[in-house]
Amino acid sequence: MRQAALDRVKLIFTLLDADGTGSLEAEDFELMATRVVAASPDSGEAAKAAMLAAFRRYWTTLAAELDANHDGRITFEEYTACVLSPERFDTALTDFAEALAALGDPNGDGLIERGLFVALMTAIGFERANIEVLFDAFQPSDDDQIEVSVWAAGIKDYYSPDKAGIPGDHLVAVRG
Ligand SMILES: [Ca+2]
Ligand SMILES: [Ca+2]
Repeated sequence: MRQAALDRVKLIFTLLDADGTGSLEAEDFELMATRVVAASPDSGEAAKAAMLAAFRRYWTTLAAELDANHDGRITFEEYTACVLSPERFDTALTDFAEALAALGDPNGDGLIERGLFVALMTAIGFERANIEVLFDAFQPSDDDQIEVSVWAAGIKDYYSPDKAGIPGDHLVAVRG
C-alpha cells in the first residue's frame, strides 16, 4: 500500500470513530449520519433517507468483512484490511459516495456549491482549510460549483490503495 493511501485511511478511521471510543461501532455511523444530514437542511426526505441507509449499509458491510473477532467493533488494525481488498467494499462505497454527493445537490442540477460542500465535509469532521483546498482541486466553475460526478469519483479515489497525488490527499495534508 502506498503511504498516501495509508495516511488517508488513518484519517478516515479517526473521523468515522465519531463517538471517540477508539474503534468503530454501529453507533458511530448513526451519529455521523445524523450530523451529515443535519448539515444539509434543504435536502429532500428521500436524499436524507438514502444517506442514512448508505451509512448503515457501510457499517454492516465493514462489520461483515472486517470484524475479524466478531466483537461488534472494528479496531484500526481490523480496519486497515479494507484497503488491501477494496473490491469487497466497492458496492457499499459507491452507494455511500452517491448518497453523499446527492445530499450536496438538493436541486438536482448535478452541481454542488462551495458552501454546502464545506458544510457536509465539516460535518464528517475534515478541517475547514483542507476542505477548501480540496474543493479548489476539483476545479470549480466560474460560479464556484463542482460537478457531483467529480466529487463521487473523488470519494472512491480516496479509498484506492494505489492512488497518490489525488485531490483527496489535500484532506490529509497538514497546513501551516
Ligand atoms: Ca466509536
Ligand atoms: Ca473486532
